[in-house]
Amino acid sequence: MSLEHSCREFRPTVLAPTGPLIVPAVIAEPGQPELSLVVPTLNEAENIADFLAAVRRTLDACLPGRYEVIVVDDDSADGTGVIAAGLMESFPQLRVVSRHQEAGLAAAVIRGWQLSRGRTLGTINADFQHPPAVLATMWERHTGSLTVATRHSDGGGLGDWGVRRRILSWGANRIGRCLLPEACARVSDPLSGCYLLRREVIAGIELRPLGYKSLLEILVRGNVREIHECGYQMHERERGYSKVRALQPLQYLRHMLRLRAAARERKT
Ligand SMILES: Nc1nc2c(ncn2[C@@H]2O[C@H](COP(=O)(O)OP(=O)(O)OP(=O)(O)O)[C@@H](O)[C@H]2O)c(=O)[nH]1
Ligand SMILES: [Mg+2]
Repeated sequence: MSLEHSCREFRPTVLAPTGPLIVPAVIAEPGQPELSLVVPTLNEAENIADFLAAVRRTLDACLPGRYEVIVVDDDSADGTGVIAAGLMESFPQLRVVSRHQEAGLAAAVIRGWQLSRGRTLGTINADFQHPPAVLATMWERHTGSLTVATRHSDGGGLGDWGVRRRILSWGANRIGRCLLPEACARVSDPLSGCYLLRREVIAGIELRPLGYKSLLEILVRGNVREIHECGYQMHERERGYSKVRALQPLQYLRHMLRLRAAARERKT
């Protein structure tokens, strides 16, 4: 094997960018992927290989050779990043990004998009709570700016979620709708963590999320026009553990207040 060939084949884990959370526009080029799907991970060793295989099956069927999957791993202690990196050789569309200097799910997703090349950007959780197969219907419907996987319309639901999770989710939804009524009115599930958007919706705009939620950040700061939705049944996690922490609600509230100020500023 020539040196040039082996260099091209060797795709090491790359470090996440730092600095402002700005996704660049990309210049159209031959071979550019249609879709760049970011999978944020923190200690998902029990899920990651099966999850990526399921994503691959779905995307190979609807966008063969025209997508990339970018895992953004926060230096997981359980070796998630190492497992994902080990899959790159047999999964040419996969890239693995390692993040050390920052925390937070929403920012991890944006870091992945900063390194992506697709015309459409997307994100999905690695714990199977969003069924990977939903990506196929989302892709089919993705003719506008944004396509959101929803638990609250189009046949979607909270599946086997327990009472506690349902109450917490309802409360977070109410807070969002009180503080950001206009943005939240545009979608049935403003807290969804699975969606696709056209790159130009956020290209060049500085995003400043806090904590977990990225969709509302995009609805408030991005240039979102037509929105489509796609229902899915949420599931309880079967493997691994939740990363939601006690302080998350407080961080969510701070994020919503920050977005409220940004929404007002945009209006004036
Ligand atoms: N890179 C990165 N990924 C994260 C972080 N927190 C969570 N994740 C990943 O984001 C996805 C969602 O996180 P979860 O902990 O499952 O959050 P959740 O789905 O709201 O909570 P559960 O319903 O309890 O599972 C999973 O793929 C996690 O591995 C983080 O700080 N950094
Ligand atoms: Mg989860």
